[in-house]
Amino acid sequence: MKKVLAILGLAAVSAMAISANRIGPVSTYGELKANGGKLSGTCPQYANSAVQVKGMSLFWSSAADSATAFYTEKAVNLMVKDMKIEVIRFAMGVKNENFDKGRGYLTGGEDLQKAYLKNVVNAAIENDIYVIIDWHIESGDGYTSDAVKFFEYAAQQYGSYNNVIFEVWNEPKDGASMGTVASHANSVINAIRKYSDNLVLIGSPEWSSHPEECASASISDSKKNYACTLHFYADSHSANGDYANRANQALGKNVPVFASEWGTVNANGNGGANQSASQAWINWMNDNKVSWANWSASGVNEGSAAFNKINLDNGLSYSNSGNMVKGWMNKNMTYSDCGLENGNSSSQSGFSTGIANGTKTDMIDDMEDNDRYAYTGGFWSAWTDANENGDNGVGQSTISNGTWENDFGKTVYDVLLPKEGSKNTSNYMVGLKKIKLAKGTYQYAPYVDLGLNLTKDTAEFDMSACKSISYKFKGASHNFRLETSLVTNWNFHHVNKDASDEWKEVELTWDQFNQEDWGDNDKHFNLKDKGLSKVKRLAWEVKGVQNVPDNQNQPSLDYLFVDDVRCDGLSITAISGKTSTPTSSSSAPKSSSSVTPPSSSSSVVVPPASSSSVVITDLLVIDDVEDGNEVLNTTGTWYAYTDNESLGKSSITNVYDPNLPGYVVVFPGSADPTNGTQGFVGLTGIHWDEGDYAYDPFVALGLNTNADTSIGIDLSNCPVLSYRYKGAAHTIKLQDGQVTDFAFHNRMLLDAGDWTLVSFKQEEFKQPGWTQTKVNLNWANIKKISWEVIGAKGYTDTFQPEFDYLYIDDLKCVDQAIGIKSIARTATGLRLAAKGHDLNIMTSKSGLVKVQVFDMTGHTVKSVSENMQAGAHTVSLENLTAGSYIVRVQAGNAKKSARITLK
Ligand SMILES: *[C@@H]1O[C@H](CO)[C@@H](O)[C@H](O)[C@H]1NC(C)=O
Ligand SMILES: *[C@@H]1O[C@H](CO)[C@@H](O)[C@H](O)[C@H]1NC(C)=O
Ligand SMILES: *[C@@H]1O[C@H](CO)[C@@H](O)[C@H](O)[C@H]1NC(C)=O
Ligand SMILES: *[C@@H]1O[C@H](CO)[C@@H](O)[C@H](O)[C@H]1NC(C)=O
Ligand SMILES: *[C@@H]1O[C@H](CO)[C@@H](O)[C@H](O)[C@H]1NC(C)=O
Ligand SMILES: *[C@@H]1O[C@H](CO)[C@@H](O)[C@H](O)[C@H]1NC(C)=O
Ligand SMILES: CC(=O)N[C@H]1CO[C@H](CO)[C@@H](O)[C@@H]1O
Ligand SMILES: CC(=O)N[C@H]1CO[C@H](CO)[C@@H](O)[C@@H]1O
Ligand SMILES: [Ca+2]
Repeated sequence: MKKVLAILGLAAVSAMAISANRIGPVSTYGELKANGGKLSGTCPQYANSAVQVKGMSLFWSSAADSATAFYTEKAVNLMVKDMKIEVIRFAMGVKNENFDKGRGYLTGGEDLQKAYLKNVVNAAIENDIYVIIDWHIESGDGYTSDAVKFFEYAAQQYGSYNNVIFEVWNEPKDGASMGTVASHANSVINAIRKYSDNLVLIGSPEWSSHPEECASASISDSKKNYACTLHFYADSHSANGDYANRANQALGKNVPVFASEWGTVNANGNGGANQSASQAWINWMNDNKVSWANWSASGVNEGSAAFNKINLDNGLSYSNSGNMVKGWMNKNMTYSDCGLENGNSSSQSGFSTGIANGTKTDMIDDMEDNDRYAYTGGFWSAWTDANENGDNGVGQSTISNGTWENDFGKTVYDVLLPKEGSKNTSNYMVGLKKIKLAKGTYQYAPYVDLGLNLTKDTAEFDMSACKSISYKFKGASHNFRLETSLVTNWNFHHVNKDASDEWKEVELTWDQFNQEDWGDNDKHFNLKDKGLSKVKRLAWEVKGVQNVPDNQNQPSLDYLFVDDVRCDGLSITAISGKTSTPTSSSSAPKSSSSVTPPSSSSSVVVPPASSSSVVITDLLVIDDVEDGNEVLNTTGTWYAYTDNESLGKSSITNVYDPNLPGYVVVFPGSADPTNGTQGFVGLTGIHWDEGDYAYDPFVALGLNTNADTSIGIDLSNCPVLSYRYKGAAHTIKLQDGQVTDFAFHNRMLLDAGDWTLVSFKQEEFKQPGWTQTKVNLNWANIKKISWEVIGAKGYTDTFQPEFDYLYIDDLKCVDQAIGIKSIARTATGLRLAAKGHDLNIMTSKSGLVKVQVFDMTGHTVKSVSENMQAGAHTVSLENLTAGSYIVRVQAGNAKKSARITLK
């Protein structure tokens, strides 16, 4: 007797329900049309006047994250709001040796590129701006048959939208003649015209620098709707020179010119932004009503990039070039909708208010039965990086939701909530509240997740009947993820959606889902082809960016609500917790009494206040620094280093001693009032500044375990490594000489305002997840240990360490359980002193005495073995040059090391 409320009609989920959510240039001008030597609009008011639109070109979509981070709805929204772009160029990497990570359209990334296409074009349509779909290839070959196939697809998908412009060959070069380019263009135009009469942009020889050749080429376009591109770089190509002359000639031939790619810098994309030269071009383009897209909307490491951060949750961060270009956008335009139809947009649908138990539905859940289970039988939950098992560290992200124990005896966050937000006409929804991202020691980006296990157990759920999936949300930007059992490394298919402070319906087709570039591209697959029958979980993930300070890594909205998850084409028999659908009048929102209360108090495990602490036995004191020098018990030395050798500018205030040479890192216990020790090592006055260093800035304390730096020490019988520290969060890294890509075995430690004892079992040291070649740490040959205090590139103006010092002490191997064949301890009865160029040795026993002298880079510079009687002896070091050395003397079981300085 339950009615299925069919508020969501089928029309609402037709594959292309994209429509503008603001009035922008497209509603104002309509479709752009070639009209003599200018572009006009199709809106009556602009049918004969010249229209000039200004915007940005994305960087190669086949390149690194610093480029692809901008192939998102979030980036497009920001550029529209903050930078006022009117056109965005989708620069689809086709095939290129320099900017292709094996994910160009023709190099293995076709699915990914189509997903990017939808991200960018949909975002352009929603923002009511123009979008150039660019076959971004720099070559002598246009790959015409592939281009025909691609543009036919793109035109079929999007050709009915007034927003869309097609650019058929970015930059012909390597001797490609205008004839070759024209023949390519004609084939592609022919394919496009099956579905679309929209504007087509045509390139020309020598990196699209010959629009005059393009303008007189024999282009056959049934719609006569094309323009020629001009690509220029202001610092290399003058606005009074050849380039402008050729463009003027093209305009003189009554063919419009479109500067679909231009830079403020020199022609290789690098160097500084040249303001005066760019201004001259801006003047020329304004005078001639030439529309433009500036290269590039990216955070890549070159002068032309408009941005210098890829963390977009706190807005755009402009480079010099970006700032300049922002100033040249069309700013206070007044846009007004001329009323043209655009694409096949549909209006937002209402909210579902319930599916009765046992009825057929394509609704996965609308939460209206007021339970925490979906109509498919699965359950809702949430999790965060604080639930990580520790292999990659543990995060500290939180949400304020309580917990409950589900049918499977698992305590999970409770995410069922009464509806919120004026537009939500239903009663219930799911959501996360008070999201706080905190990276803790987690080495990847911090996250919290809202999720729906589709089945009660871990069984797979079959979604192959679904043509698309939709949901409504309000709140934080998130990755909507479809987890299938075919993905075993967490690289699940997902789509990123920008934050929205109003309820918004999202409808996604399968080709919009893509996987991250984790070096596992060979394992990527298209959801439509396989995987849909093996779905396990849906997840909405709110995620920060890796290596960004917590205070700048928060979502712009700290909540995420989800409602009405629906799969177009699915037919399931609803399992509903209630036999009757609550109505808004008779059913109050869930009261707290109807919910299992959070098991907060009972679940808190109070550690026994035991005073019978475990007795920790020192197996080997690597160094306790009590002797007040930088030489370790194991003969190596302590030192400090910074990013300066790699062009960084980070600094410490430790005294630099040219005699060492190096920083003085040993401090007397008295240097810290809470010391409890005679000496410790440390970094002081830490200041991060990446300078020209390409990665995160750092300073570090380090040690060579052995004076002979070519060998290490055997710690294979060292089950647990421990030390005390006070101060800055840091990463301890161990090196055995096998790892060559900096993927050292490490652990992260958090800030500590008091001396803190930490200890790690051997197996707790892990290599970072990104390493390509994992190796087992060879504990029999540990050569170096370092304590790196690492900042975040791009954030040093506002992000400096909480504690500007790091003290380390009492580095030991501990555990009473295992015996260790220890390196012989320092023995009393062996003393060393250096005087002039003499080394004086005092032994208490007669026997063989071995003397080794190492320079500070670990090379043995002298080695003598002599039988000595008990008493004083002198070894001459007369032939050693002035400088610092480590001397190691071994007499029987006794060993002693010291640093000496020869003048
Ligand atoms: C900018 O470009 C102009 C014209 O090409 C050139 O004369 C000038 O030296 C450039 N300025 C800088 C700072 O490179
Ligand atoms: C844009 O608006 C500002 C302030 O309203 C005004 O000062 C400025 O002249 C305007 N610029 C243009 C190009 O109209
Ligand atoms: C929920 O789904 C996740 C991911 O597939 C799985 O690891 C977990 O075991 C599931 N929970 C239950 C109770 O089946
Ligand atoms: C829902 O229907 C199923 C059978 O279709 C039944 O076993 C179950 O008890 C019903 N649930 C409720 C809450 O009525
Ligand atoms: C070596 O460690 C011992 C404690 O085990 C300590 O007494 C001694 O001073 C240390 N020697 C050096 C050179 O650090
Ligand atoms: C120093 O070098 C000279 C010349 O090679 C040599 O005669 C002398 O024995 C060396 N001294 C020592 C202590 O090795
Ligand atoms: C079950 C439960 O405790 N839910 C909570 C989720 O978080 C919000 C915001 O703190 C609370 O209002 C809910 O009660
Ligand atoms: C062991 C040691 O060096 N303790 C010192 C700790 O610091 C105080 C105050 O500076 C000194 O008085 C102690 O001698
Ligand atoms: Ca609801």
